[in-house]
Amino acid sequence: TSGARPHVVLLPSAGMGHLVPFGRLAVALSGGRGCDVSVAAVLPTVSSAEARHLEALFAAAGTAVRRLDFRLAPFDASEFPGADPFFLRFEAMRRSAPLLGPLLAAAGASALVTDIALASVALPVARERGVPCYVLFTASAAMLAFCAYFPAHLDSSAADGRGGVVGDVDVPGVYRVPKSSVPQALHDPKHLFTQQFVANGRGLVDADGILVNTFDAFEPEAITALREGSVASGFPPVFAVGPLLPVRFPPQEPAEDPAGYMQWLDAQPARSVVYVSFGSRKAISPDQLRELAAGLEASGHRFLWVVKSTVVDRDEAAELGDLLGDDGFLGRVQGRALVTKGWVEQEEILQHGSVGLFVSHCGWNSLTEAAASGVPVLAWPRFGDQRINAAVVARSRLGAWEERWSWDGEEGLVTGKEVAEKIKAVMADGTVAKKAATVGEAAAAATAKGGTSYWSLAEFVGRCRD
Ligand code: BUP
Repeated sequence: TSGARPHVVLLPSAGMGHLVPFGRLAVALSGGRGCDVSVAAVLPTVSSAEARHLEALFAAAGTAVRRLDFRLAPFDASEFPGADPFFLRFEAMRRSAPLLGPLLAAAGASALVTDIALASVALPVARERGVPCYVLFTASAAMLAFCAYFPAHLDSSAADGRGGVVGDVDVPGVYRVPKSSVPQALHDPKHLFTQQFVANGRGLVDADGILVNTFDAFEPEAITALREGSVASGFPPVFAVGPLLPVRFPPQEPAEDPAGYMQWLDAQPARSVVYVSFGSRKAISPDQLRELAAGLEASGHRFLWVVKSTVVDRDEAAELGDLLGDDGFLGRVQGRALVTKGWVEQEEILQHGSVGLFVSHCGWNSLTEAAASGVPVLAWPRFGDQRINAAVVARSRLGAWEERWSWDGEEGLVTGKEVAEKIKAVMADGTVAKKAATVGEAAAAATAKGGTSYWSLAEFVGRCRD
């Protein structure tokens, strides 16, 4: 009934990059927005990182966020030999979508907010139960526009005899996504991810609305084009509600910071440290890792480098010495650098006043965190949507993107010399820092009372109440 307290059920999918923003949305909706919120804990969890994150979220939110266990139906992964564990997880969830109906009914949901990975299968289930269905798009609005338009691009490529071959993708009203920025898997129409991506892209128009973790001033072109229906006609309302603010988790026992990086940052001068992290989803080749090390050393700057070599979030077994080779690098940079492996509290690092640059793989959450902190980014995207996000960095002036740089690409390694020169140039350029600070101010204005993201979230809640 109109005016009643809505009960919003959130359904995240696999990967920290998806789980983190869902947790943030849950807390935003339950605190001060007058919503009852439940988060589906999808079981079994994919990684220990996700299991821990969910536990911490429910503990931090107390009774404000309820837990709904969503146990997946058995799934035989041998159908897809060699597939990425995250794509397999998306598939397992998609096939379990019929189980969602009873879950929504039992919870008494007044709205469902699903991850994009499930959009095309969750929408009909919710509709059947008379529950409005929204999507939280955890990537950029640029990527949302690409996702919404891509099925039409494939159709026209098939119709004019190019047989589904993907070239540059000219997203109407937004901009051209060059072939080199199209996520790798999408070049193969038979790829599991392509099939999921196209189905979800087609399904978007049927949603009751799309929430995006971005803000109007950060991605004005893409948001406007989506809202005006230039990307896909009849596109549902777009609620740009970002940057979704971090959840304050209580300190963990034992302390989360055995490397002492926060203390180390405290001892560094303002804006002097280069923070380097390339996410956790894909290993970096040993050769590129060594060039990167050489580049950081030759840059002459202080740096905090989170080295990751394994594929699945958080779980990091290899020793630093083994990863970096035995040429004395760690000894030579001791004092002006801190090199650590495993998980760090990135949000706290980016908020720290001594950080002056973030060398990033351009995972979207990382970029929204950099934007919220006003820290400039040197974009070095790796795979998936990251090159599309890197273009947002360049366009918004949050930082710089050396488009030639790829990872293990045909152009070969990016040399230590190139890395050092670029870092020196960006750190020396006062305009870069100033522009990033401007983005930070715009982010704060968007989420403050009366800002664009504040109102978008209010409008979404209003619709859930109707
Ligand atoms: Br790695 C790492 N600490 O050590 P993205 C990540 N994060 O807090 P995507 C940490 O995880 P991949 C770490 O702040 C962000 O909120 C980070 O999301 C946090 O990356 C989230 O940036 C990661 O969107 O890839 O695309 O999920 O898992 O490789 O980071």
